[in-house]
Amino acid sequence: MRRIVLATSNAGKVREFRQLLETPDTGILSQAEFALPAIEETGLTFVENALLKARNAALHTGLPALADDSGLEVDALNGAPGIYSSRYAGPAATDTENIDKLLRALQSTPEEQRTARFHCLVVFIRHAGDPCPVICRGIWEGMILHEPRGDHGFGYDPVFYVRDAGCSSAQLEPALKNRVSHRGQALAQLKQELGALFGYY
Ligand code: ITT
Repeated sequence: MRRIVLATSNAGKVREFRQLLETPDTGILSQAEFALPAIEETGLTFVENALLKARNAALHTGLPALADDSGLEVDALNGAPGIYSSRYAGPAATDTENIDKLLRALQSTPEEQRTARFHCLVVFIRHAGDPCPVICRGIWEGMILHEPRGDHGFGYDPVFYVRDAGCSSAQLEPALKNRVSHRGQALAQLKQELGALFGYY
């Protein structure tokens, strides 16, 4: 069986990656299964941060590595929280604290100006020194709700309204979120690339 390490400490991402990429031939191992040293996300873009995380995991496990750097871009906040989405309310912020800060920041923002989108940038490297990473991306458009709704997903899902579905992304069944989300799009593309380049899928 082929093994790939997923360079994330976010359990929500691990669940979604496994649903989309795991097959009888391909095992997705979470970096939690290894004692990996933490790295700082010092990049200024999703792609830089994803590469930093993937390299760190490949270096310390000797396995091919995948990483996801993602975030929420809110138009009324000039793109914030962006690459700082997981640490919006502070370095160790919980999802609830991040959501509370976001809702406070948008308190007086009217409906039509609450547009936002999730970005997901996924990278795959064969080894820590891989000079040619596979890079895939996805974007998911939505609006920021006034209060949280739903229990599925993670992060900002409870306040991210998906117009086509008429509900928040935390109210979508996980399989449906995976079909349409920023991460779902990036991983569908990644599967194709890994198939075409390396015969993985
Ligand atoms: P790793 O760096 O260990 O992967 P992280 O959660 O810190 O975990 P990021 O730096 O990529 O990951 O931050 C992404 C944040 O963006 C994440 O913590 C959520 O707050 C938000 N986010 C990304 N994808 C999301 C999704 O599908 N649903 C809800 N929120 C999401």
